[in-house]
Amino acid sequence: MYGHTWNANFDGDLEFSRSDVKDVCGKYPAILGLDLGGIELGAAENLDGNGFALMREAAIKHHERGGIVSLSWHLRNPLTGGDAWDVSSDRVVASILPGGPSHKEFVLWMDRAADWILSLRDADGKQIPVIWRPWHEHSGNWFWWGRKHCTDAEYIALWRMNHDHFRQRGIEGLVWAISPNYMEHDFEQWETRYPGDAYVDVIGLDCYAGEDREAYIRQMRAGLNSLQQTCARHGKILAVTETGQEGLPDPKWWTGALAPAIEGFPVSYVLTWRNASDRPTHFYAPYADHPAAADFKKWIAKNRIPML
Ligand code: BMA
Repeated sequence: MYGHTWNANFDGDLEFSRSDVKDVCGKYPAILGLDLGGIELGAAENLDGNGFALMREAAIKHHERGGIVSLSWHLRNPLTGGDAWDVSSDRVVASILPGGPSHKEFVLWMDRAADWILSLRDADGKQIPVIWRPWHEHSGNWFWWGRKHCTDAEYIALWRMNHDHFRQRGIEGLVWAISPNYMEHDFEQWETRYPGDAYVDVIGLDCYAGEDREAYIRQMRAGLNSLQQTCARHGKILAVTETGQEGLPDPKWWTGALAPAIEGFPVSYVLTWRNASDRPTHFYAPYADHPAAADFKKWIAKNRIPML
């Protein structure tokens, strides 16, 4: 829907024909990541200024091209009125669970997200299957559903409530993805928040690169090694649900950092984070003429990454 310095929300390209990745290597990426943050309030645009009506068109178009849509949800804080990063209260999750004072309001929030997901239909009116990746990076402490801000039991109840509500609303074909962020210490502890095999399909890692390639490779491999074993035990699909190096200062990041980080793991997909149109250094995939473009193309070709 947008990329480095351009935005279909403003330029009226309703075919959504442009993509930074396509500008670099001639094809669209297989996975399109969209975020529903803001839909809970009935807003017309998400937290990044993306119109929900256009997002629907973009998701359907991507599906028609043969792609897969992944949805995250940086929703507001239902107790304080702040954003997803407002961690000023540890009572938020408890307050929206059944019996909690904000439960009723939160059902409305889930309904608004459900309405949008239910509106994703192909030409025959059939629901488009999407990856639903809510309550992400719960092993960190920066979102109100994070480790320090609710108990394991509350987190699991939140996940299951969301799951059961969406099922009740008649959403079919949702692929539920849980994505702990990598932690140097006690990463495996995230499993105390595992909602159960009936509630999860994909287990993915969120892990970002800094300047230090070796640190990134070590962290990714440690995280994927652990999650691979969890996936094997539970019969789930492994993914890298968020990664990238912000601003891509390393011109060989793809072959020099990402490739050795995931080598040998049965990773079903890798999602890099967004190329913002309005923030010059907030991007993770190269755009045309970026110094890392050649290395990106090399990585795509060498690993036969499926593209559209
Ligand atoms: C974050 C940043 C924010 C954005 C959010 C949801 O990691 O990219 O700028 O609002 O994701 O897309």
